[in-house]
This record gives sequence, C-alpha cells and structure tokens, in this order.
Amino acid sequence: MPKKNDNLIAALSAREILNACGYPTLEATLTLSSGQKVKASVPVGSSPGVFGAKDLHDGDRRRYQGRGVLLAANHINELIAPRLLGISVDKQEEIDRILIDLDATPDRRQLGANTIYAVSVVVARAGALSSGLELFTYISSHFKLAQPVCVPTPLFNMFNGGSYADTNLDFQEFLLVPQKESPTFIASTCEGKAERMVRAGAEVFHALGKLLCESGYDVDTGLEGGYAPDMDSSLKALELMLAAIVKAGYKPRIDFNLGLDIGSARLYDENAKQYIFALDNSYFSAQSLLSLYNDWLQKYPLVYLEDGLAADDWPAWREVTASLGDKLLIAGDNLFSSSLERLRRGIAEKAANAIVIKPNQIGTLTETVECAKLAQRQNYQLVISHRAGETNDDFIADLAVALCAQYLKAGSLSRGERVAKYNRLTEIAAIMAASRK
Ligand code: 2PG
Ligand code: MG
Repeated sequence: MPKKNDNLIAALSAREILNACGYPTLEATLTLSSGQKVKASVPVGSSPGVFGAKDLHDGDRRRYQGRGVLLAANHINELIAPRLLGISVDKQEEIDRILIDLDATPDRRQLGANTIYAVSVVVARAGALSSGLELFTYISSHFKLAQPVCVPTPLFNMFNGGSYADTNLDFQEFLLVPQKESPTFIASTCEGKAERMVRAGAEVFHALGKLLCESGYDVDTGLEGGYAPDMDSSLKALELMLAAIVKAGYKPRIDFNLGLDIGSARLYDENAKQYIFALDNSYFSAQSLLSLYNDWLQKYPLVYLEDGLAADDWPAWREVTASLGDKLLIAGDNLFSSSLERLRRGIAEKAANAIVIKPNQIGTLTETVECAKLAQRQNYQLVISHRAGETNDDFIADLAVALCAQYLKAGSLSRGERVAKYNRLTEIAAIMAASRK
C-alpha cells in the first residue's frame, strides 16, 4: 500500500539523448519522495504538421544541425522543476495546467511541446508507480475513462516510402491491418488475440522479405522499419503484401487487409493544385485522386487511408468522407495535427472518420485525453501513433489501451524502437488476461 507523502516530486531533471534516427531528443527523470525513479523520452516527428504544437530546438547550427534540445532540457531543469517540486504526482491536471501557463503560447513554442510532453508523461508514469498500478490502468482510472476490454489493433508498417526511405515509392506507409474478427485471431483471452496478431504480422513481414529477395528487390528497411526497395509502381508494393500474406499462411480479406498513409502533403503542389506521383510521373487533381482511391477499393482489400488529401483541402476531405467513408477508414493525420481546434473544424466539415493522435504533437496528457474524448464522442475512430524519430519509450501502447483506441500505429515488426510498443501491447494484454482469472 503506497504511503502518504510518498508520491511527491522530489526531483525532476532532463537531458539530451539520441532518438532512433540519431538526432537529439529529451529524456526526463523524476524522483519521487519515496526514492523511486521513472523516466520518459520524447519522439520527434518527421512531418511536424503545420498546425500542431511546436517543439523547441536550439537552432545552434554548430550542434546537430540546429536540432539540439539543450534549451528544452534547461527549461525543465531550471524553470519547471523548481515550480513542481513537492507537488503530488497524482495531480496530473494541475501539473499540466502549470506547464500550459508557464508556456503561455497557443502553440507551445515558448517551452516547446517536447519539453511539456516529457514532463507530462514522466509525471503520469510516476503517478502509476506510486499508486501501484499499471500505467494503462492508472491513466484510465485517473481520467475516468471507459475500462478497456482488449488492446487496440496494431497497424503494421510493411513498406516505407515518401520521406521515410531512400526509395522511389511515393507513399509514406504501406500498412498491414489485422482483421480483428478473423477466426485466426479470435482467442479465449485478449492476451491470445494480441499475441496472434503480432505473431502473424511478423510472419507476414518475414514472408515479404523472402518474396522481395526472390524477386531481386532490396530488403533494406526505412525509418520506421518497413522494407524500402525501389519499385516500378506503388501498386506493386500492395500486390507483394497480398502475396506475402498468402505465403505466410494467412488469407487476404479474412485475416489481413491493407492500409496506406499517402502522406499527401509531400505530393501536393500548392501552385498547380495538383498531386504529383513522381514514380509514375502522373498528376492528379483532388477529383481524379478520389476516383483513383475508389478504383483501388474495388481491386484491393483496402480498409485504411491516411492523409489521402492535402491538409487544407477541406472540400475534398468532405467529399472523400461522404463517398468512401462507409467502406474505408479515412484517417486525418496532418489534417488534424492532433489539434483540438482542427478536430473541431473537421467535425463541423464532416471531414474524415478517424483521427491519428500523436500525443507529443499536443504536449500534455490532459489535453491528449481531451482530444481523444472529443473524437470518440463524435464517433471518430482513434489511431494512436508513433513518430518517425522514435525512442524506446513505450508510453503510446499504454495510452492507446487506456483510451480504448481502435488502433495503434507503431511502425514495422523490426527495429527496437518500433517493436518496443508491440511488445508492451502483448504484455498489457497478458496483464489484462491475468487480472480476469
Ligand atoms: C505519420 C507519422 C508516423 P511523422 O506520418 O503518420 O508514421 O510520422 O513522425 O512523420 O509524423
Ligand atoms: Mg501520417
């Protein structure tokens, strides 16, 4: 039983560490009055999202091309820590409010979203530790969320393209989507189901690697751990994924469907108002892109389409949602940039039916929960997402479970910083199963 006064912040500090891309990011350490310590580290996005909160980087070109986070670490050490010492870690909302007030900018540029996120997450982790609860249970009960009954469906990255890899593939992510109702994944416990989904995902990933080798393609991997070969068409990548599902002993449409993160910001030419697919040297208006998506829907078991359109093309988002929203998850990532304000506009515009939430794009846990709750009230599906520049911190797995998110997008089945999240997901599933015995 935790003792009274054991859960006060006795020390809080931060330092610069490297993320999985070899660029600097923050790690915060909190010491409780009990003497126990916890850590949290912050991922860095490659597509910052024009509308999301802003990270703070040093801008000193002599270090890490200006990407250092010494200023941010200093904010935690010199400004935030003295303000938070002695406060009980279960006062998450109060602490988050202090952080927001200390920053006092609408986009968190003063302290930096990275600074605020590091503190908010390390406080939550300390709260869980001092209450003797698993992090997902702590977040769920602290914010009075619906009790999770199982873990989210993972969205596995199989091919990296766009800015995530040195390949000619136009689209950012080619995703393998487990069909959670498939008899293959149905198990008597949540643990069994999560383990089967992760195992099958990894088996398909390896089958895909073999197929690529046999066909003379590269099996190097990109930023998020997916394969990154040059190909003569993006659809070839989808075909190979379908073949890999079969080669691994599973069934397309029954066990696995497909998803795409088009990452269309990179493909959109603002002046020409055209989307340019460099691979095929083809140009699309928003209208012709919509019919292309429709065509793919007829041919492929496509169930998930993220950032299919440029973030400010609200009419096209409305149209794609109205015309394909009953067959497809239309997920807004850059569209919303995890911003409450952008989500409100999306709701008003009836744009998208799923939101990609990257908690470090928001800053505090309290605001992340608020954003997720609003999305859920409006029947948007939740996709909790990693960032391109991840760390080994597995916080998003606990968060996704606590929020009862439908999906967790954490990259491929390779690279330690990606599988850390899937490993935590299966661990959580096992904990949930054990607690029901
Ligand atoms: C995305 C995310 C995660 P980033 O675009 O969906 O894959 O990446 O870090 O570039 O925002
Ligand atoms: Mg995206």
